[in-house]
Amino acid sequence: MTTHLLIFLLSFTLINLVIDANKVSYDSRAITIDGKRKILFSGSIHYPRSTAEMWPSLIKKAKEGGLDVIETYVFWNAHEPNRRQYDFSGNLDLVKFIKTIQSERLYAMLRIGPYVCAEWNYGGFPVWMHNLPNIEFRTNNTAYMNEMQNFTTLIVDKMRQEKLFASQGGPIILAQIENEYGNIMSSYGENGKQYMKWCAQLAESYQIGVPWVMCQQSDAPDPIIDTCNGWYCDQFSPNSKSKPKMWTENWTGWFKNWGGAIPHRTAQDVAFAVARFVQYGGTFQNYYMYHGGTNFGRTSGGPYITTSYDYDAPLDEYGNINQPKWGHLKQLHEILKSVEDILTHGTSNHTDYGNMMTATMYSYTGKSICFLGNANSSNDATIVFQNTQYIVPAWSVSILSDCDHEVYNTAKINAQTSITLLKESETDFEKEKSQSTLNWQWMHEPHAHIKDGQVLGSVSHRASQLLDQKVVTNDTTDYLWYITSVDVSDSDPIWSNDTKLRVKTNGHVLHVFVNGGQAGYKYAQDGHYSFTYETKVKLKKGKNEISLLSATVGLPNYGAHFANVSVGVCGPIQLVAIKNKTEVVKDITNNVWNYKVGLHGEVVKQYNPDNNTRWYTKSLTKSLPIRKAFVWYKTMFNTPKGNDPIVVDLRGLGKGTAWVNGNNIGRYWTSYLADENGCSSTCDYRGTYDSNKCITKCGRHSQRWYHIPRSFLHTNNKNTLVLFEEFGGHPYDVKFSTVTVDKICGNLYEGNVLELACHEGQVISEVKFASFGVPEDECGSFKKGQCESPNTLSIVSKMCLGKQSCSIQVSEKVLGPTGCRVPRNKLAIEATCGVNKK
Ligand SMILES: *[C@@H]1O[C@H](CO)[C@@H](O)[C@H](O)[C@H]1NC(C)=O
Ligand SMILES: *[C@@H]1O[C@H](CO)[C@@H](O)[C@H](O)[C@H]1NC(C)=O
Ligand SMILES: *[C@@H]1O[C@H](CO)[C@@H](O)[C@H](O)[C@H]1NC(C)=O
Ligand SMILES: *[C@@H]1O[C@H](CO)[C@@H](O)[C@H](O)[C@H]1NC(C)=O
Ligand SMILES: *[C@@H]1O[C@H](CO)[C@@H](O)[C@H](O)[C@H]1NC(C)=O
Ligand SMILES: *[C@@H]1O[C@H](CO)[C@@H](O)[C@H](O)[C@H]1NC(C)=O
Ligand SMILES: *[C@@H]1O[C@H](CO)[C@@H](O)[C@H](O)[C@H]1NC(C)=O
Ligand SMILES: *[C@@H]1O[C@H](CO)[C@@H](O)[C@H](O)[C@H]1NC(C)=O
Ligand SMILES: *[C@@H]1O[C@H](CO)[C@@H](O)[C@H](O)[C@H]1NC(C)=O
Ligand SMILES: CC(=O)N[C@H]1CO[C@H](CO)[C@@H](O)[C@@H]1O
Repeated sequence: MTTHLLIFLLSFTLINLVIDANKVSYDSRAITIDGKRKILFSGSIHYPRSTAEMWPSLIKKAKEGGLDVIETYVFWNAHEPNRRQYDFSGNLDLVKFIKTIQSERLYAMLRIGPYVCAEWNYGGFPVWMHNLPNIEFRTNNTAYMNEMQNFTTLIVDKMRQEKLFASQGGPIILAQIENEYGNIMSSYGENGKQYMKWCAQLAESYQIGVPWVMCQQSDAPDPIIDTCNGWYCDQFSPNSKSKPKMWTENWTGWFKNWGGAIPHRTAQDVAFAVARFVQYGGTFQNYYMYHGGTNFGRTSGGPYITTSYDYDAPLDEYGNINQPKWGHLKQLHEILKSVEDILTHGTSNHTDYGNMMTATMYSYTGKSICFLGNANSSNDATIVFQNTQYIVPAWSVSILSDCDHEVYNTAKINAQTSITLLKESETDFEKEKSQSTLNWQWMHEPHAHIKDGQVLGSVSHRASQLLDQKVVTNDTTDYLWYITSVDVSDSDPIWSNDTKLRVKTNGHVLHVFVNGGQAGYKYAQDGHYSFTYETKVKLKKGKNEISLLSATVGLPNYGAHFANVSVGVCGPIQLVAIKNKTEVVKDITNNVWNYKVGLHGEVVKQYNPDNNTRWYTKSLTKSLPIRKAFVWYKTMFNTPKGNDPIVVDLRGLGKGTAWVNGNNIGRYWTSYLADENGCSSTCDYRGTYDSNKCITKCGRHSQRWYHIPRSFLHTNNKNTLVLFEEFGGHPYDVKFSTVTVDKICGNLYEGNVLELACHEGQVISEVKFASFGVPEDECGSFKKGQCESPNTLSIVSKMCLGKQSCSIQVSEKVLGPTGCRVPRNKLAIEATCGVNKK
């Protein structure tokens, strides 16, 4: 059967899906849809980590990449910011997201949780829930179970109303309750087990007509399927012979922390993990993430998870195809899908060759497919299999079509490489003569709070004790002020010219102000979120104002009892002086503290573009404040032309938050540099992956560029960027850029087909390098070898120039004789993409 016919038949059955109800079930081999066993490739795309405008393109690219299923969590705290007040607007429109999946004729997997982890703030739990009486999360607790049931029911009802379950003709074929509970269940004793059973009963009680799964839950009660999460899941088996082997999270990369370098997981290793999983009988696997995206606003968890949630996924943060990962996996999906029947019905036998080398044959109705897997991390294996000799590189799987010829090896990349570039765009609103082309306005965030003995503004709590930050703020903001006043006389033992204030906090950032002046700040480092900060303070006789500003950088999202981890100033708080070589202490922990929630600028919505009051502009007497903490900056900029994604470079700034046209694009912390150590210039895909392997950009900004989705911008160009700078920096280097594919490369041996493609709307505008023979080096620095076919460049140019994509059969027949005396010639091409001038 030709591929076209296959695609035709496939779309034909999928069209039926939209109209008719589908019976989704499972058996020991696979998920079945209308009785047919399926190999399903799934990928996570979290709807709030992009915009509704981006969804169609992301889902389309996922489909082109060979996915069958799009998986998402449901983000409770985003949907229910206040108890029983719901938000399903904009990028929280879950129904629209599922319908977008449906319109691409893909399936959906809905991981309701509602605990989600996901490096999402507080694991998806609403913080107001923490403040309900007698509540304890994720255990046999009535208050919690009522809230969970209330929200889960709401989501299930919403899906049912819109007929989105496959049993109703919709795309949702699988649902998940709870999430990785098995990892922490033992901390909750009998109550934990009771809760897990209750979750299963709750899920089943909805009768949604599609299977439920529980991941990392080896004791998931029937009929719920237990599934595996991890870097590799080939050794996993479900808890019953009647359940299929499913992998709900195969981590395609890893997330990034403030202060961390950039993690990468190679295409070869991801493909190895997937091929091995299928070799050992796996039939459903989900890429976590397929598109990671952006933690807009205050959604990132952690603490200390960056605004970018790129995850080194097959689609990058901005939605661009991440090559060669996307293409290498696409080829794997195509091959495995083409033998779906053999894999899901066939009999299999394994042969162990020792030294981690195994062969697996699946046969069905006279057809067969074989896997040769070499899990030795350093030695290539040469084996004779069915009278043919094969070389299987270390840490790779070869797939043999009809068990007699290799069609894919996970370590051999035949997909194109793309190198992206940030192109500075001409976005300046009004060009000035000076270097600094953006015009900045500014405002100071007030930090004196007591006047004539009165606390200014609205005080939300007053208490003679220190309260947990999230209890006071409900996490509606990162910021909480703790304000008190201390009477000091010159006979006071702590009266000295060297008095210090000592504050213990549970994190994450602490600023100290005395009598309106900043005495310093400190932030948590090296994973120690609680710390003590000591700074010299200048006291005056009489009443002194002491104001502490505590800032959180994402609440924790993982671990037993994570919901109870405290944040904010916890005390003791002491004034200390050294007298006669001994420390004297005045403890002010139990002073009367006034709590003010949020920054003044947040309360008055200073980031609203239409708020033009009280901003300062540069004049003869006033210059732009730089290296000053607590400054709001504002500028106007034009919308960069074209369709490429847009980023803003916040180099020069410290830490804070950025808004574009009133949309919070996330926290920034550009001044936080990654550790100098741990990177290496090469990355060996071989050997067990972990998140410290293959990291790049040590010693550089952990995040310098911040995504501005195009839908946040106006067509009339008058866009507003507002920054709240907390540590002090300068905005002179702020720039807007587009993320453009700079180079595309292919580098393939004879006998393969080299495919090159530019993004939608672009064509191959120049072939910069093309050599067929023995070219050396890699994309961006290719060099000619000793010999080559002299006509390569002109042949390739003829085939590719002006086209969105081209494919070249790599052979001497097509590219001309090379005269190289090598077993196999190689073709290397570097090309550029540009706008179609035609
Ligand atoms: C926090 O811990 C306390 C003490 O163990 C417990 O009573 C409370 O229910 C917990 N709260 C949450 C939200 O889990
Ligand atoms: C959720 O709780 C509210 C009251 O707080 C109630 O009106 C509503 O019916 C509940 N929803 C479900 C599905 O239980
Ligand atoms: C679960 O909670 C209920 C109600 O509070 C209680 O009756 C039951 O004993 C608890 N189960 C376990 C295993 O502690
Ligand atoms: C599996 O069994 C078939 C038939 O018995 C045999 O020809 C083949 O070599 C076996 N495959 C492996 C990988 O051992
Ligand atoms: C890989 O193979 C080599 C050579 O046979 C052997 O010494 C080594 O222990 C193997 N390594 C692993 C991880 O199996
Ligand atoms: C926090 O939530 C509680 C309970 O829902 C509410 O009474 C309180 O006003 C909230 N506080 C803030 C600062 O939003
Ligand atoms: C503090 O005061 C003492 C005595 O009053 C003086 O000797 C000392 O130099 C002062 N130290 C500083 C740092 O000003
Ligand atoms: C300083 O300490 C010493 C020894 O502890 C003591 O003898 C002396 O009286 C102290 N002086 C003052 C001024 O307190
Ligand atoms: C604009 O800002 C001013 C001063 O900061 C504030 O008083 C006012 O409420 C704000 N207005 C709007 C519409 O955001
Ligand atoms: C949750 C989970 O499965 N974690 C595993 C992920 O993979 C790493 C490396 O193989 C294991 O160490 C983890 O236990």
